[in-house]
Parts: sequence; C-alpha cells; structure tokens
Amino acid sequence: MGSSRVGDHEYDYLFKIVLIGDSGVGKSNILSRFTRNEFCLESKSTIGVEFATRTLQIEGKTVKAQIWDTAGQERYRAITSAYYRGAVGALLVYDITKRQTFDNVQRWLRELRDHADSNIVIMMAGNKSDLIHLRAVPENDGQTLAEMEGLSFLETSALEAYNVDKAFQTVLSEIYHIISKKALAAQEAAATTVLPGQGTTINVNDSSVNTKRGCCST
Ligand SMILES: Nc1nc2c(ncn2[C@@H]2O[C@H](COP(=O)(O)OP(=O)(O)OP(=O)(O)O)[C@@H](O)[C@H]2O)c(=O)[nH]1
Ligand SMILES: [Mg+2]
Repeated sequence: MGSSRVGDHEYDYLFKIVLIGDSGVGKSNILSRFTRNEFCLESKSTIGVEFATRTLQIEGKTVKAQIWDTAGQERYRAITSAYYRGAVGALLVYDITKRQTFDNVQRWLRELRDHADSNIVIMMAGNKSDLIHLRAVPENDGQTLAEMEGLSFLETSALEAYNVDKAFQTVLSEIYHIISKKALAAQEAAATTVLPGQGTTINVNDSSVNTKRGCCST
C-alpha cells in the first residue's frame, strides 16, 4: 500500500493513541516528553482534549503517532466516546508514588472495554520512576497486574526521559504487527474470494480538537 500525503509529511501509517489514567500521574508530561522533549514541573491539569504527533520509523515504515491527552479528573473530561473513537493504542498511566492511581487501573480498563475498540493495544506505564524514595507501588505489582490483564508494562519517568520513547515504540510496533498481519490475511482472502483487498491505512477524524500547547501555559 502506498504512502499518504498530509501537509508536508509523508507517512505509511497514522495511528491514534490515547493517554488515560488518574489526574496528576504525568500523562501530559509523557506526551510533551515524547513529542517535544519537554518536561514541566508545575504543569496544570489538562482541560478538554489536546493532541500532539510524532513521526517515527517502525520496521522500515514511517509511522505517524497521533497522541490524544485529556484530564484524568472526571469533571474535566471530554466526551469519552469521541476521545476513544478510532484509537488503536492506549497508554494507561499510574503514579508509582500513589497507590490509589494503581488501584484505579481496573477502572480505566473497564472504561477502555466500554468505549474503545476491543482490539486496542494497551501499554500500562508506572510513571515517576525517578521518585524511588516515595515509591508506594512495587514494580512487581505492576508486572503481575499486567500479566493478569494481558498488557505490556514499563516503568517510566517523564522527568528523566526514561522509557518514554520505549513505551510508545512498543505500542506502535505491536499495532504495526497486528495491522500488517490483517493486511496479509486480507490479501490472502482477496486472492481466494475475488473480493477487493482491505485497506490498511488507519484514519482518525481530528476535527473539533483543541490543540492548545505550551509548557505551564494557563
Ligand atoms: N518526579 C516526577 N514528576 C513528574 C513526572 N511526570 C510528571 N510529573 C509531575 O507530576 C505533576 C502532574 O503531571 P501532569 O503531566 O500534568 O499529569 P496529568 O496526568 O496530565 O494530569 P491531568 O491532566 O490532571 O489528568 C506535574 O507536577 C509534573 O511535573 C515524572 O516522571 N517524575
Ligand atoms: Mg494532563
């Protein structure tokens, strides 16, 4: 399948990824670290929905990751169905210094089950791994839960830029593998059933989105 052209950028695939998790776990800083290599110690709670993109190479393909971010706090959250629509990956973040944010992971998984595609690829991230002296969730607890729920898992630090790229790269590679397998299956089906093959481009509707940016902006 050929490349798509959007603006000046060429890419083979566009994948929408959503950030979820309790308020204050570091979702917006993970996003700014990954897309702009920025970190902000005094960031404010997100209001509404923001997104940012980064294009990278996955197994020789140009993949544009479009990452959506919203507030963890219920009252600030954008309408959930629109947020999850078209998402092929999710980064479910908790804070290793706040047990409650880990206990709430199950709630976020339920929300994904209710609103997102059932094949969505999920990475759980235990963020703020730099705050070792304040640790309230052992890494092993994260690992165990991830295995139980069939999720990928990494501890990350947006502050130290630790495992942030790896977390996204892992999700994007996994999505790419699923998509390319599907494309292959579709090709095989087309060869045997005379039906036209299925496309492989993942499109997301990016209208009605607030794209406010900037560290520590009010
Ligand atoms: N030490 C440390 N602090 C972090 C890290 N990531 C984020 N923070 C801090 O945690 C606070 C909350 O970070 P945000 O990125 O705004 O959290 P959020 O999940 O987007 O919060 P909501 O938008 O309210 O849902 C800020 O003060 C950040 O500086 C990290 O890896 N290490
Ligand atoms: Mg935020």
